[in-house]
Amino acid sequence: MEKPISTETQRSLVKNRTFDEHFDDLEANGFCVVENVLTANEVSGIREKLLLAATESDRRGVPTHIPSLDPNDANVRVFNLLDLDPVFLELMERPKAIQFVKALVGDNFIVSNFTANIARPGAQSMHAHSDLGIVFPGPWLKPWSMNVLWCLDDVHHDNGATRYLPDSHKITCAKDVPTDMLDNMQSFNAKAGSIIIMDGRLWHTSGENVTENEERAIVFGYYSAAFLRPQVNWNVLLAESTQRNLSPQTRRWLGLNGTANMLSVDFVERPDQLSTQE
Ligand SMILES: O=C(O)CCC(=O)C(=O)O
Repeated sequence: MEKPISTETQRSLVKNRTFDEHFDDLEANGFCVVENVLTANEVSGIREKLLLAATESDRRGVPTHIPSLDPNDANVRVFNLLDLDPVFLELMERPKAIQFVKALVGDNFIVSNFTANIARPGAQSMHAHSDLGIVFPGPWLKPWSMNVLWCLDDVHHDNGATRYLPDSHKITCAKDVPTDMLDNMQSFNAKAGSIIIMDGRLWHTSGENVTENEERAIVFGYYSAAFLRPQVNWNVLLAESTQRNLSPQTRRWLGLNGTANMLSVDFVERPDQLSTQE
């Protein structure tokens, strides 16, 4: 493993960068931080809707504490956000996020999940994992998935920032995951309104929130290559009233059409017409 990236270096990575510079960071480090994607007004509006979504999720009988995921209920999980408020559909489709998805994963992608985790004081870490490892057993040869972390609070070590293992996006199989990875993890640092783009291969965990009264709310937009089965079945999760208002493009990204796992070309060449590769 190379020398870890210090918090100061992380901060200097985020200032005044072009898309290409961010993308270079993403490829080199397995993540990049893009500041000021949401205005302060947007952050507070979306945060308010997230809290309402958590209440509505509980009312629908979808619990916001999953004991197998988090050691205690200071972590508030909100699933199926796309069905809970249109603002999350709008976030999922934001060109700024989609630009990274297309550049990293490719044009033929799907939305695999869209959730949130509010780490309240007392929140503890979940099991470390890579998001690609959850949907694909490996080998993890390419960035076939990625997460967009929408920071609705300032995110830092003490309030439970997501912790990542530097350079772990280069790990291709489970046997190469270091057993002492928790000792070498670093915390993301980002201001409210930023997005953190995280390569699906980067090993990470939620941090511990050791503050007295600071919450850490992050919305996670998870995208993957279209050949991977999504984490959730949108056909089941999205109410008819939600589905009715979706554009053809959004329906495609959510896998709501009749076909699934087909090449997005007009025809498939016959095997005898395929060019042989050395
Ligand atoms: O909340 C976090 O910081 C990480 C959450 C996460 O990795 C997950 O839910 O899979």
